[in-house]
Amino acid sequence: MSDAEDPRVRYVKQDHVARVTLNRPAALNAMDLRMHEELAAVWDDVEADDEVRVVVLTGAGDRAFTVGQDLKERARLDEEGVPRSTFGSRGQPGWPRLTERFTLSKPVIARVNGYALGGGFELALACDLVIASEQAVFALPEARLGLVPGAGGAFRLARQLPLKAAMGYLLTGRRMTADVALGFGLVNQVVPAEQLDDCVEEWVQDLLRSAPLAVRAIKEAVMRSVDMPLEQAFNTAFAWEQRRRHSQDAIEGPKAFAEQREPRWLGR
Ligand code: CO8
Repeated sequence: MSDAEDPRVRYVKQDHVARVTLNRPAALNAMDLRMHEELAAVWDDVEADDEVRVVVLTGAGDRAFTVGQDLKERARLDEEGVPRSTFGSRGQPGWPRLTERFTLSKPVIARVNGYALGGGFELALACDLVIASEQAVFALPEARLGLVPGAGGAFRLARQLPLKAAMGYLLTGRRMTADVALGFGLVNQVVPAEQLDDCVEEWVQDLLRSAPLAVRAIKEAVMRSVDMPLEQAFNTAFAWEQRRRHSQDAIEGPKAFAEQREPRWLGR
């Protein structure tokens, strides 16, 4: 199959784990509009399928997570007079993209090997955990291209790094190594490339040991409250927390501890 015919995204679900692979290695997994469309269907399914408890997002090949927007497609669209995008993807194929799926309640792990540039870095910033190989390279080169990090990079990097550090990377497009990203707390773990899959698997298994509704409740509470005043956070009713609180799993956890056995999660 050619680049034109291959599915842009590989999506495999097994044992409660959804594995999502950006599948355009010849173009370093650059994201074109078709990839965004395919991804939107994947995120819809991830949220709707209660069997899915963890998502691993990665790029095909060993050179890139993704190098972000397909700049050749953008250049073509510019020639055709298609309006240029700005912050956010509303009105464009694939909306809402992961970077704007504020209610996605399952944890997403970014498995980053190689380049995570532009929209690729923005995608990683929108994930809950980032596990990187030593070869990972992060950057937001948009300013050098006359663009802005419109998929949340300007907003998320300034929240996830000290402001001066974020500005340095945003305004210059400078690259960040995996070790520097680890030092900033932007990634959870950095390992040699040959250990990346085992490392990701350990995180997956630890997430699966947690109760599914507790994971969803905690993710929702964190993501919704992170910009709230503390008092408001305590006084907010979180929908997934209501489900967890009244679930059988909330009884099963303490019961299993008291009976000195592993809990059996029902997800309800
Ligand atoms: N788009 C399309 N194709 C790409 C892209 C890209 N972003 N990046 C790489 N490719 C293609 C190359 O054209 C090449 O294809 P071909 O073999 O057909 O010529 C193939 O991938 C391999 O790439 P290179 O030959 O360039 O490989 P190198 O090892 O020499 O270089 C780099 C690798 C350094 C990653 C280099 O390819 C590069 O700099 N790429 C551009 C990366 C970039 O700037 N990404 C950010 C894009 S902007 C963005 O994502 C956010 C936009 C937000 C817009 C919001 C609107 C306001």
